[in-house]
Amino acid sequence: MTHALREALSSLSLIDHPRLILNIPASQDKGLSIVSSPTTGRPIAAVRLDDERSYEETLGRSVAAFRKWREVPAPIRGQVVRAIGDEFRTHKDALGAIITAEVGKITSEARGEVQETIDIADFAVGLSRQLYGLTMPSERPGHAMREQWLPLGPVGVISAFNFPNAVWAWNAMLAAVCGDSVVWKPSLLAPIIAIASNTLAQRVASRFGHEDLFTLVMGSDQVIGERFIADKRLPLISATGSCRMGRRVGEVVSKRLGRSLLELGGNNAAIVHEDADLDLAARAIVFAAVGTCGQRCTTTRRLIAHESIVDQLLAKLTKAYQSVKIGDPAQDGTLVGPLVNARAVEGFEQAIAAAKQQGGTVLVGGSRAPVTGLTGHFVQPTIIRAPANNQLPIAREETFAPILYVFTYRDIDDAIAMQNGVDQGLSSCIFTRDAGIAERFLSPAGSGSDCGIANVNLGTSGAEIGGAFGGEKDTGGGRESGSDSWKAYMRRQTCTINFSGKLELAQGIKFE
Ligand code: UN1
Repeated sequence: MTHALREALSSLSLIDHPRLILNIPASQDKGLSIVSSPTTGRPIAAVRLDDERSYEETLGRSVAAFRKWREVPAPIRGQVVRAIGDEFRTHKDALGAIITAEVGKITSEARGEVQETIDIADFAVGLSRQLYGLTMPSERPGHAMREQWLPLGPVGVISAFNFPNAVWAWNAMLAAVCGDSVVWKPSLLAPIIAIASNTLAQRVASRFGHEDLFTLVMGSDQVIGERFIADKRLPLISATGSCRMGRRVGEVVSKRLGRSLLELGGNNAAIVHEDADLDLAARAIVFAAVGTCGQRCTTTRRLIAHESIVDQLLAKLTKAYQSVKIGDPAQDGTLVGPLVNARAVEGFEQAIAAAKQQGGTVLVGGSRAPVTGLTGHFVQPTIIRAPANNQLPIAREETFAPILYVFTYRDIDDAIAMQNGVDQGLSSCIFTRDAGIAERFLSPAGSGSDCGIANVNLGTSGAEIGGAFGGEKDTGGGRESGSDSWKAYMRRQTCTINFSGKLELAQGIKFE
């Protein structure tokens, strides 16, 4: 247990949490999962996992909590969410410190993640008075028609290690104002922040008399994951993570005719046109490609640069990459922390080896980055230029590491085709000062970017919570967070009311 982690947990009164074991036992216990620091590679705590019995107990409690919670008027539910948002405001830095200790995110990004939770709570509070349904004219005299949005049930949330706090909140805060209870299955790479976030929300909900509104189940895919996605008591499974995981969730949930909301991998590209402001583009690309050590689903993984400016742009990027400080994510001034674990480092090395073998040229980075005094999983942010024919098959895969592959184009249509030419469809962006080129990229005919997110003159990552977040193709099609994503957490009911005193059938049917 690091000092910073202990301090953060203690400020949240979590040191004695029954799931947390701060003095890791020497002997192997199958009911425990060890949490290691990405910064040192060493164990920092253990967490107690669920078994079948505790899983059943939790689900039972969540179902009961849902039945009670749905009776609370939505604006009053909003007041509970408001108090939860305030709790996260108060404890923003401590929660950030836990994220830094557990997944290696640098302090400012870790706090930024908690800010997303605060923002979505604010958004949800407003929404609690705006769960609008439509009224529509009936074709029959003396009839009224309207639709209403109703609570759905306990919602199952699966989250990944890379946004271990915010992605739960995108789901949980919306679900709560929609009248749903939440059962959260976090990544076993980030269980401590899950315990902390859930406990904070739960304490507030308990104050309002709803003890089991937010619950947590933790365990392996075999024991917990499979049971969770097959569980008919969870009408919606919202899953954020890899395409592989999402395929399994989609398959199992659709087999039971449940709903799934999938936000899966990305392979995001930045197009830089010949007229772009290259300083602005370079700054945006560096953040999007190396931020969170390349472990955002929105990370820029491909750069598609106009052939007339590619060298100039690469000179700027290379210079910036060489000056980026890699090191302890908790330390001021560090911009790139470690990858999450040793497996991620292997993935990074394998991708680079494949790229070289396929004719790519490493322009900067390309190997591990030893940091004095730290034994964690540090790597160098890397730029690899594709061969002149733009053929580099490895770039079609999402490697969760800071590797940027560079391609060139002459014609904007080719650039857009290249950007769309991968399986994933999460985020995309273009840098240009030409409004026509920008609009071509956003074409209302749908012939521009095929992604769920398309930005102009900013990077692929760092989306605000107010927009719908998610993407197409292998990214899974789901939308979380802002806009009208809340509709996924409710069920729609169409109501027709006959006040004419006579029975009249629609479509002019006579049935005398
Ligand atoms: C993710 O990586 O799963 O747009 C979420 C962003 C963040 C969220 C990323 N607001 O980069």
